[in-house]
Amino acid sequence: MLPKDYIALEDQYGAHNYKPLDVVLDRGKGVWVWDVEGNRYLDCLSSYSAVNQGHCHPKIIQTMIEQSRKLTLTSRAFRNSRLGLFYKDICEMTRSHKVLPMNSGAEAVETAIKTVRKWGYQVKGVPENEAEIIVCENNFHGRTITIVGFSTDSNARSGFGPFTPGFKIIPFGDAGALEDAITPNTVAFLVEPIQGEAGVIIPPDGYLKQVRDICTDKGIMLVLDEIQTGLGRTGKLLAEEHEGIEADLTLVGKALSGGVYPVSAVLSNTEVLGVLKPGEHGSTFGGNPLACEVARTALKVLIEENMIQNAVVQGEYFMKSLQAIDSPHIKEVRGKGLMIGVELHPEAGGARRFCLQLKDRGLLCKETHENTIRFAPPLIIQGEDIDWALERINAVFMES
Ligand code: IF1
Repeated sequence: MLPKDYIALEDQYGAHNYKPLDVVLDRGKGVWVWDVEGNRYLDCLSSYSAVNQGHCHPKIIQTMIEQSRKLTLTSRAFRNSRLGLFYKDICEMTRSHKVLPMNSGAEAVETAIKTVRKWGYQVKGVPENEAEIIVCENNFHGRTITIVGFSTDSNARSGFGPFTPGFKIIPFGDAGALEDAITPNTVAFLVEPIQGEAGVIIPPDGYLKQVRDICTDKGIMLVLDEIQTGLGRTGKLLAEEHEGIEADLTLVGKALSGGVYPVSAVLSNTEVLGVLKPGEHGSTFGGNPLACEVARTALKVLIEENMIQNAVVQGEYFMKSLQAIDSPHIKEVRGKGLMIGVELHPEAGGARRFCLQLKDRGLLCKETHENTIRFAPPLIIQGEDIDWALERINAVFMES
């Protein structure tokens, strides 16, 4: 079969809820992926930071194989031998006291919403059904009805109403706006430490510390969505560490399995997660032994193979080199660790055409919204791979 044959099958039988680049990938190893014709590409998206450890990391795959042959799913009607070990590992690594395992990132976000609402009613004393959660403009937290209901992206929400009430939207990066928005019924502030989909938007220095202090003073929960920024992407295990704070609830997903299996989790403490009693929340696959074992290995290799420090070193090199590109199209290069965005001037004609040209040269990246190219390679990337990428990026910008 040729690429066009694979594409025809997708077009004929699949819903068209994506407009992907027409590259049909078939194999992955480390930072590289190959299409069905054997062409090699450098992956500069990492499946939106789900493949931080590199494609098909041998140790994660080995764990997947071994655990798959032993036990994959028991439901939570029974206990399994991997769950408590996963809990211990992830809590010790993130200085959390309690964890609730789920599968997708959106499920972790929904779990956090349910938990802080229940905490509001049972602990804070908010009147039933009056809980308010504050979120930010240009947020991305997933695609369920409740989550898109508080999105400010019309594409994400139009035609999906009616939406879940109880959310208030404030500007991102403005701690004063948070203070002003809090009412006696506010139970939580849900925010990404860096807004990924919005275009790698980094808040002013000190913002996370300010919102941490405000939430503490006002007695509301700080919920950090680290599903994209977490697990080494920004050069720390969790992005919150850049400002030395700890959220009340931290959400992780994506790279929690190294891109091998859907695993997510809500990290918190007994006071908060303790409001959930048996039978009040769960999911068929949440906390299954295969997910737990895969996640344990994914976390282990992140640390053992020094991927987080590598993200710092290579991220600095990559960002400095991008900032050195002398092109009239480039408005700003911003990022933290290996979470990098190159914003183009509108006159450049949109970021997608640059992504298409880069694809033709063997580099896979993705535009976000209109004018920003996102560069987020696996955290194992080495200098020579970045040089290989920069050669092509420079060529495309010089040509365009
Ligand atoms: C798609 C975007 C990124 C996330 C944050 C929660 C979730 C995500 C900060 C939900 C998921 C994914 C969704 C994926 C593409 C990708 C994405 F373009 F959609 F917006 F990364 F920016 N919080 N982001 O980034 O996690 O339920 O997907 O496991 O929808 O195609 P999920």
